[in-house]
Amino acid sequence: MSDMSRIDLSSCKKIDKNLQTNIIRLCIDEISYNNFYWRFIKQNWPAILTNVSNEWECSHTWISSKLGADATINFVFLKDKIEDCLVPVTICSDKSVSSELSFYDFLNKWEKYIQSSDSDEDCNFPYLKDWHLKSQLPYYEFYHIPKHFSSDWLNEFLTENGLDDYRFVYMGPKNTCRTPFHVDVFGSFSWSVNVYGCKKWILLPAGEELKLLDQFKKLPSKINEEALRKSNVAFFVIYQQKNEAIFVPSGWYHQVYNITDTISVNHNWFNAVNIRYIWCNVSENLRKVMNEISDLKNFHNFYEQCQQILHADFGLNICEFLDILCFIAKKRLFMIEKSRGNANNGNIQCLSSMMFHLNDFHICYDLKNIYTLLKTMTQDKIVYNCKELYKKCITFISLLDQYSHQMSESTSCL
Ligand SMILES: O=C(O)CCC(=O)C(=O)O
Ligand SMILES: [Fe+2]
Repeated sequence: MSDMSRIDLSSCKKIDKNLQTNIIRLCIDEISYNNFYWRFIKQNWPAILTNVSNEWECSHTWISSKLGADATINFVFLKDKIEDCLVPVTICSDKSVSSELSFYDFLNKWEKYIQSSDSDEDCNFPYLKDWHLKSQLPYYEFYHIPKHFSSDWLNEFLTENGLDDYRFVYMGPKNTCRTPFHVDVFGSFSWSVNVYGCKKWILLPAGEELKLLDQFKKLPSKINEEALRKSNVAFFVIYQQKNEAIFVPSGWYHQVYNITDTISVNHNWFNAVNIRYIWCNVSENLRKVMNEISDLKNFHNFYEQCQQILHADFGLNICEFLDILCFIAKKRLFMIEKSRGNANNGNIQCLSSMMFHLNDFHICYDLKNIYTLLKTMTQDKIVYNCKELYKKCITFISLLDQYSHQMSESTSCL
């Protein structure tokens, strides 16, 4: 992205609770970063933003729009632009099975499927999911992160450290499959933009899924509206159209179905707002692992073993989680330090990897949330008993203590 946007966050204004009972569609230009942050992200409430991807490169090149005709997928361009490679696909029939397929084979199959105009449900058709196209082609700017979703500590940490990120492309042939009923990785937020086509989302407010637990405390992999109504479950149905972004809050279970052929860009992410929830999930999962292999607890490397299993099963262990917090804290502190002595105090510039400038309120808000979470972590038995983790927390707490004055003073409203 060549243009750098400013991300201006200011103190929370009182939220009108009445606005939060339905799912609202808002044009992206009609809601400021600040309002979106407090009204939806902080309230953990879904929203649809419209007019999000009209200007994206992929909206023009991956799709052919001929005057007077329906837009179609430009298979020729896709093959021209992207070299053949293996892509992750899922076959959605009964249990989701994941494998890999050549991208060109996938496109050829898809093109044939469209030409056959067979609209029957075909659950054996591959669904291209969780493709790391952006990290595969970092210089290909086929989309831009909407600024409303740009406070993303997870991908900021991962991309700047050359690690596997959570930025994906999905390509789903119509009526083929659904993404099963699930909650997102670590309990993260997700945002997803339809570049092409229409998806049907069924979204459950966090906690409603508990009404669906069976006698073995298992959740179903598939849901439908009738069954949800029978179980007295509150839910929302959203038809997401082209150029629309959906914000999926933390801990909200959902199922997604491709009503038409679809192409979407999806990110998973967390930030100051849901970091405490992510911590609860990581630590709860560690406790589960410790219980599961408790017969090995007298081995000298029991703790390391648990962390390894947690990383493999959950995707994130406590050391990695703490690394993310400390990385973000260090970056934010660096910018405060850099701007010291700078008369323009309301405008500390913090260039995140996403190329957005954070104002000083945002930086201090991020730091305050890291600070209080680190304090909570030091009181956790697992952290307290691990010398290395405990020491790292304490070091960062005392570092942040030196900035407590600055953190409490930051009140800029922009
Ligand atoms: O688009 C899909 O099929 C699934 C997307 C999803 O689950 C998400 O973005 O959280
Ligand atoms: Fe999801």
